[in-house]
Amino acid sequence: MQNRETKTFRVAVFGTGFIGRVHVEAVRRLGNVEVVAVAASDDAKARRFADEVHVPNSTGDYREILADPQLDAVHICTPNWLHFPMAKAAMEAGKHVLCEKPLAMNSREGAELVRLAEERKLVNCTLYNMRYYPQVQNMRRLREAAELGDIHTVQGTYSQDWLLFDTDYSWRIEGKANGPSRTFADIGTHWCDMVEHVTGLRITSLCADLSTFHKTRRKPAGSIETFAAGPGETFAAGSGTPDQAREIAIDTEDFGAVLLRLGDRARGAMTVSQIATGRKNRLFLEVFGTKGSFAWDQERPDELWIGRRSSMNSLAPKDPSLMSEKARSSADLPAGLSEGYDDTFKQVFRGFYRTLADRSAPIEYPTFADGLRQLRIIEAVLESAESEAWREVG
Ligand code: SOE
Repeated sequence: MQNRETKTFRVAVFGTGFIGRVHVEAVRRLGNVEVVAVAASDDAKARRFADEVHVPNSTGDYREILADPQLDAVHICTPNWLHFPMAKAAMEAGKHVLCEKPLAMNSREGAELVRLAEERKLVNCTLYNMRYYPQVQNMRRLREAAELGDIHTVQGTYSQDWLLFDTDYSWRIEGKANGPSRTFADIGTHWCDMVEHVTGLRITSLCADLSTFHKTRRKPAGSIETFAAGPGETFAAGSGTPDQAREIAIDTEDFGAVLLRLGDRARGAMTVSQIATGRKNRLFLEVFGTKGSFAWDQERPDELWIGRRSSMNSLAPKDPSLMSEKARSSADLPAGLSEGYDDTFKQVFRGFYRTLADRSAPIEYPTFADGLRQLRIIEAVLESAESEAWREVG
């Protein structure tokens, strides 16, 4: 019998809603990461969640957890307004940080987090996890192998319908908890991060139109904090309107349409919606080049449509045996066995903790710098929508 000690990382998860659970379950799949504590907005909520996911320690004050000298990293899965203070406090306590998107409420906060991580030499990640569906990595590597030729246009959407009704409530719909952009910041940035990651092009300027269809919504009784895991939790919408609900004015968009310029000459167009009746989580991307094109749909993630002008189009199933070595690294299951949303978090966490174990390892996960990039795109979208004019991306 051989025995080889391997380092087990001790981590905490801040936030006990839908995505907090996704993080706990996905990070445990690595085998060398132990979730030792969770934090929520109050002790009771933290304890309930900790008992559900079998974590020993819980608290209503995340700063207690940061005092643990044995803690290696924190996963921030709280509403947007808490990302900056929690990430800053964690890094000042010497902890490595994985933060859900958007990284912060604005690019000023985002730039401060990037600076702090660099200054303290801390491993850092913004959860643009959608990059790590196997077929998305396949698109990226095939593009790098010049399978598309020169890219001239991109198009697509990220469409959901969980906020379709005026009785659907989430902390996200209030600018003070979410930030000034809701739908674009929440899901449009996944699309923009993916288009830049797959094409290798940068969005240089854009022209945006944002619409708030529900000028008022019905807010259930309770504080914003109660909604991080409760009637206003993500995707909990549709739970009807408790009698005590009251009407509130809404200052964040339900829908956005954005024209894009990328690289030296590429053009594009995308939409984002959280009122797209029947579309549940449809991130759809098409990339058109002079030799070929790709189309990928998150609602059918194992399929990659490949378009050709002078030969047959094809619909390629996910088959790691046919992928390049680099693309194959994001697939753990053979052809015909589906890999989905939860698996993308495992892939990101695997890259993050590989770098934590070996700081010379290549960075194969989205960082705070990627999060800051998306904050700058959000701000260009907001400025463009406000001025009804094209805006450069900072
Ligand atoms: C809600 O729109 C949400 O949970 C997003 O916040 C996530 O980033 C996305 O992956 C799924 O939908």
